[in-house]
Amino acid sequence: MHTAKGSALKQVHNFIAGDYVASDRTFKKYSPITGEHIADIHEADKAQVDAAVRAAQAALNGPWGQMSVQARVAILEKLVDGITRRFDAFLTAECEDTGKPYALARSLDIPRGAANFKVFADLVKDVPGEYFETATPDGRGAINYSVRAPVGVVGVICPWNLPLLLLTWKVGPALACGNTVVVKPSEVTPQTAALLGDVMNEAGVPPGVFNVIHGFGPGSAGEFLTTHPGVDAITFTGETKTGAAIMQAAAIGARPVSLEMGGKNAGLIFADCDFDAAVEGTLRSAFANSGQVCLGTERVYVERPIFDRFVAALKSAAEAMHIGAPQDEATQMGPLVSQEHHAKVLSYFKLARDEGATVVTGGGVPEMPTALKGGYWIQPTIWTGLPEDARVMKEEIFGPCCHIASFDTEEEAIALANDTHYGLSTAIWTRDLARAHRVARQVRVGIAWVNAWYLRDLRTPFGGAKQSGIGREGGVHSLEFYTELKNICIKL
Ligand code: NAD
Ligand code: 6OD
Repeated sequence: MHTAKGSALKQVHNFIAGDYVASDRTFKKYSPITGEHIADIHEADKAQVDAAVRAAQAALNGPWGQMSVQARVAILEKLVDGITRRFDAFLTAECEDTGKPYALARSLDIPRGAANFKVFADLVKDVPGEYFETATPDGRGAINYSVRAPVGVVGVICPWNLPLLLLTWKVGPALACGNTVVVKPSEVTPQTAALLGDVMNEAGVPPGVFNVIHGFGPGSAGEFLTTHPGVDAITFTGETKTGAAIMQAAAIGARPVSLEMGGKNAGLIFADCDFDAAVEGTLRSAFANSGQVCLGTERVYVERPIFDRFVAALKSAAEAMHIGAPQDEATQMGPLVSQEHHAKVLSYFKLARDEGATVVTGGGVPEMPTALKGGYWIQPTIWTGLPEDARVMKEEIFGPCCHIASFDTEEEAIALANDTHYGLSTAIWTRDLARAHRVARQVRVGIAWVNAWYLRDLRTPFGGAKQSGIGREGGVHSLEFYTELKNICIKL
């Protein structure tokens, strides 16, 4: 990355075979906070994507492929140190790219960037294996044991909402399992991926093990990477329709995919809940990261006796949120990530009104100080009154907004939560433990939280049901995707 001498603008380069590499073509990165052009991103062409994949293949067949698990783990631990040492650089870059509050990135995004290497370094130290003794007709027998080999060159395609967190969530296990990677970060948030290049070199990761290429999806680096025959497996986080396109690309050569995709998640608030905790948790789940979290709650269902009180409490909590510049420690909500996404979310705000929603709060763009007026600011927004078949109730908006409706019975709450093509998460708020278990088992999602939201243990399986995902990553489940399980049978 790095500003070229004599250039006022930051230049964000590709990272191929251990070197930062410029491209003939660049595209512009705009600040979500001010709308200003803040960096030029070097768009990898087909030849550069090919060079990155070849570098990854060479590294796989070279020192990285031969390295002991212990040596690999030692390098992964140096990556944890490297990110931690450069904490402020990662923090600044992430907040500049996304507009998210420093307070959020400091407590979530950057620490998780380091933790994603640590947890998988720990995991691969002690991978359980299988061993069988087998009878044979000659009486001498055979033994069978299984080993896990790397799957090969992994293509990693990432979104813009939690850039470093979601990238390292894939790169951590991929490298821990002995693979090499070619990563395409989102075109909207390329900076922290580029910063990782220096961290890799400093930690002693051999050239070619970790490569970053910048660009878009179709007709650009994303497509070049996913269609490249040298890529052995593809892991993706992003929109469901993009995931479907990537799955088609992966079908060429019958390559495995891991897909973490969109959501239209429900919050179920039962009348016996801890009311204040449910309001606080729902507030976070709807508005954290300006609502740009796949696990966020866009559909809130509240048991009728507490409906009016809950709507009033969430409204006043939303209206009390401080919207402002990321560096301001008081800021709870920053802007949306891009002009394009801003236009998309605002079009849903209009659609909600057209579909007959009552706007409880928000619904537009807040008044901001002059210096921030060019940014992609938006109000936290709450609606009531929409029918279940409204588009706003069905489509993922990915902005700071939620609709609140009431329910009367547990069965109805479960049916409402499940009435979606998506199946990522549900947050259940109740003090009744038996009910919590019943409901959690019946919602069709990858993760059901009870009296919590976005509480993560990285050893647990993570992924989506229905159109929210294919496969699970996290803990030992990551081994299923990032390794090829091999049986070795020895006749004695
Ligand atoms: P996106 O699908 O538009 O883009 C994701 C990445 O795919 C980007 O790097 C993009 O350049 C690339 N891409 C786009 N088309 C491609 C193609 N044809 N071939 C190869 N690459 C292509 O998603 P986004 O807008 O960046 O992120 C928001 C979406 O991500 C939301 O739907 C959100 O729910 C989802 N998401 C899901 C999870 C999860 O864990 N399930 C996590 C975060 C975000
Ligand atoms: O925390 C994680 O590991 C994870 N994959 C989070 C996804 C968040 C979606 O925006």
